Amino acid sequence: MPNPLYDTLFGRHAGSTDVFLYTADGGELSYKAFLEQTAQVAHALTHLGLRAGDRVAVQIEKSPEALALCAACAQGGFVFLPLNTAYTATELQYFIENSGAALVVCDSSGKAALASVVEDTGAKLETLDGNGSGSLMTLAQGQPTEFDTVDRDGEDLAAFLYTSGTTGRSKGAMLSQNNLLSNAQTLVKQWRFTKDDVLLHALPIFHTHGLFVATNVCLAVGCSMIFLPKFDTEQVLTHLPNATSMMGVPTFYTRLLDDARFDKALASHMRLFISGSAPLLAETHIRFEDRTGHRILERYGMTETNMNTSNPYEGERRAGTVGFPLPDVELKITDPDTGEPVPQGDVGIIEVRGPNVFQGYWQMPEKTAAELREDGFFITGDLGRMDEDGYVTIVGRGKDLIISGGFNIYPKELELLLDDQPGVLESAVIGVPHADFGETPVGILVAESGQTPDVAAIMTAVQADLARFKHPRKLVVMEALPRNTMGKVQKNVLRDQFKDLFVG
Ligand code: MCA
Ligand code: AMP
Repeated sequence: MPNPLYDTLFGRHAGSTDVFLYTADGGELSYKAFLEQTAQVAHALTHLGLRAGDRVAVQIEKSPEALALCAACAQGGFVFLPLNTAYTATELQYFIENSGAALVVCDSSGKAALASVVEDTGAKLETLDGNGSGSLMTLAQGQPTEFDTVDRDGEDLAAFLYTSGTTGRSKGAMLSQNNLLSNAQTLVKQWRFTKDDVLLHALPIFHTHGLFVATNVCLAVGCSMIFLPKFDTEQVLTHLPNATSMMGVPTFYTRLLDDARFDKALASHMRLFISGSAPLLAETHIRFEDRTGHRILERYGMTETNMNTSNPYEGERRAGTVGFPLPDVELKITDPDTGEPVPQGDVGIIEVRGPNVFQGYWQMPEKTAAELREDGFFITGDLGRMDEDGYVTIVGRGKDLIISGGFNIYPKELELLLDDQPGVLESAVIGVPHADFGETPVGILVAESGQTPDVAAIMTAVQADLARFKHPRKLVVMEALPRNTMGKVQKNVLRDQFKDLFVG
C-alpha cells in the first residue's frame, strides 16, 4: 500500500545491513535493525488503540528508539508531535490539550507531572527513556518485526510542530507528508548528499532542523549518522574525523571556534558544514574559513516551511547571506503594508510559496488566514532583501521574536507573566546580543505607582513555569518604557540601550 513518506525515507531501506546510526558509546545500528524496531513500535501503537490521523505527542530524550517512534508514526499513519525536552508540565499541558493528542510519550521522570494532564484529556500515557527503556518499548518487545504500512496520501498530515506566536499562544503548524518529503529531496540534491556521507548529528530531534532537515536528508539517501545525544564540544571533536558533514546552529560553530583543538586537520575529512536556525555572523563565517579552510553553507528555514533558501554547494557561499531560494521555492520580498513586491534591493517582508509550505495552523483559521495567503504565499515575518545576484539577506524580523541558541522565545509569552507579578505595572522583553547564544532575553519592568517590585522574587516566579532556555537573563526596573507618538513601545531603543550587557 502506498505511503510516500514511509516508503521513500524508510521502507526502501528494509533489509539493508548498512549502518544507519553510530552511537556515542561506540555502538552501531543497521537500517534493517532500525526498521524492525520501527515495525515493533508501530504494532505497539496500534495495540494502544491509535488510529490513522491520531496525534502522538512526545517529550523524550534523543535516542535511536525516539527516532524509531517517529518512523513508526509514519508507518502507522499517525501524526508525530515532538516537544522540546525543556518544556515544563505547565507548558506541555497546552500542547496536549490543544492538539487533542491520543497518546503522550514522555520520559519516566516526567510521568507523574503529566498524569493529571492526560487524565483530563483522555490521552494515553507511555514512557520512553533516553536509554531506550520504558513502557512503550516493553509493549514493543516481542511484537512482529514487520508491520503492514498504513496507506497514506502525500497530502495527509505527517507532523505537528508547535511554534510560538506574537500573541503568546503557540500554534500547531500542520505539515503534510509531501511538505517533508519534497524538502528532503530538494536538500539532498542541493547539498550533494550521497549514500557515502556520514552526518555528525548533534542537534535535538524535536525541531525541524534536527528532525526533518538532518535526519530526513540522511534517510533520503541511506547514509549514516553519528548520533550524539546533544551538542557537546568534546564529543563533537572526538567524532568529527569520522564524519563528512555536519549541520548546526551558529552556537555550535562559535563553540568549536572557541576551542583551540578545532583546526584544519580535525576538519580535513569533512566536505560540508551547514548552519541555520539563527543568523550566522559574517565574522564567524570568516573565522571558520580562516581556521579550517571550509566555508560554512548557511541556509534559511522555518517550522512552517522547512527550508526556503540556501547558499550554493558549488559557487560562492556569501557570508552574511542565506543564499538563493531553493529550486522549488518561490520567494518574494513585499511591502508589509500593501503586500506588493518592493523594488529589487529594497528591504521588505520575505514571502515564500512551494511544496514545502505547511497546511495551516491546527484549529486556528484566522491565524492561518493572516499568515498564509490564498495564493499560497506564506508571510514569514522575516525582513530581508535580495541583491542583484539573487542572494537573500535577512536584515531583521518584522515579528517580535528572540532566538537563543537556535530556540525561539516569544517576548509576549514572558511579558504576560511579568505583567502579572506584584508591583509590576507593565513590562517589555527584548533580545540582546549574547556571545554564546546569539541573543538572550532581558525583561524591563515598570513599577506600579508607589511600589518597588521584588526583582529576585519575580525572577523566581516566572522561572517556575517556563522552560530554562526562556528564562530572562536579567530583569531591570525602569521609570517608564520609551514609546513613540502612537504609544507603541520602542523596543529598538531598549535594545540599543542594553546591547552591551552580555557581550564585550
Ligand atoms: C540550553 N540552555 C539554553 C539553551 N540551550 N539557554 C538558552 N538558549 C539555549 N538555546 C540552558 C541550559 O538549560 C543550561 O542551563 C544552560 O543554558 C547552559 O547549558 P549548556 O550545557 O551550555 O547548553 P547546551 O545543552 O550545550 O545547549 C546549547 C545548545 C542547544 C547546544 C546551543 O540549545 C542546542 O542544541 N540548540 C539547537 C536548537 C535547534 O536545534 N534549533 C532548531 C530549531 P543551566 O545550566 O542553567 O541549567 S528549527 C528552526 O529554527 C528552523 C526551522 C531552522 O531554520 O532550522
Ligand atoms: P522556527 O520558528 O523555529 O522555525 O524559526 C524560524 C525562524 O528562524 C525564521 O523565521 C528566522 O527568523 C530564523 N532563521 C532561520 N534560519 C535563519 C538564518 N539562517 N538566518 C537568520 N535567521 C534564521
